[in-house]
Amino acid sequence: MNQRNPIHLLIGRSMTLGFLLAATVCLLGCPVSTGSHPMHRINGEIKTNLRAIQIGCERYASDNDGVYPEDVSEVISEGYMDAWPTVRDPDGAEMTMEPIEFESAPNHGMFVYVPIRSDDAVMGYYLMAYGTVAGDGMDVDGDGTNDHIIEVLDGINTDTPDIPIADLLGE
Ligand SMILES: [Ca+2]
Repeated sequence: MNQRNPIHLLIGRSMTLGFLLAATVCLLGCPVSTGSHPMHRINGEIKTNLRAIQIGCERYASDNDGVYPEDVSEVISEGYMDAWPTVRDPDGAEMTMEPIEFESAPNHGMFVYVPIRSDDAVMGYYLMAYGTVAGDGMDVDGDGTNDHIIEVLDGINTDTPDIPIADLLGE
């Protein structure tokens, strides 16, 4: 978070995005061994999909002077992803991951986008996904109750204000 040199920042940003892309290609292309239980497979898919959404946000920012979307739906409406990714539920039905407001409830397969503002611009974000296994997950807002969030990602912009997620969710 302390790299202010523009060259380092650019290199760091490119390397991080490259890593994300490589990791996503690997995750999509390789068998994912997250356990044989279908719920664990689905949670693995949800985490992979959240990384794809993260890449959509980064592509948006790279075209918008490093500013991230106010509303994550702009990632779709402006063509940085074709559609929100899908996962198969245990019955084999296809379920679309969609953005929702944060709440401490097991919103299986849904995700939350929390913008981080600096002055009036969105200079960072948190992306969080709800898992499919009741009881799994993290307490992200720090109230002592499991929020069923299984993954939290953030932006790669090193100028993002360092605000803990619990502070943003507690507002
Ligand atoms: Ca909580």
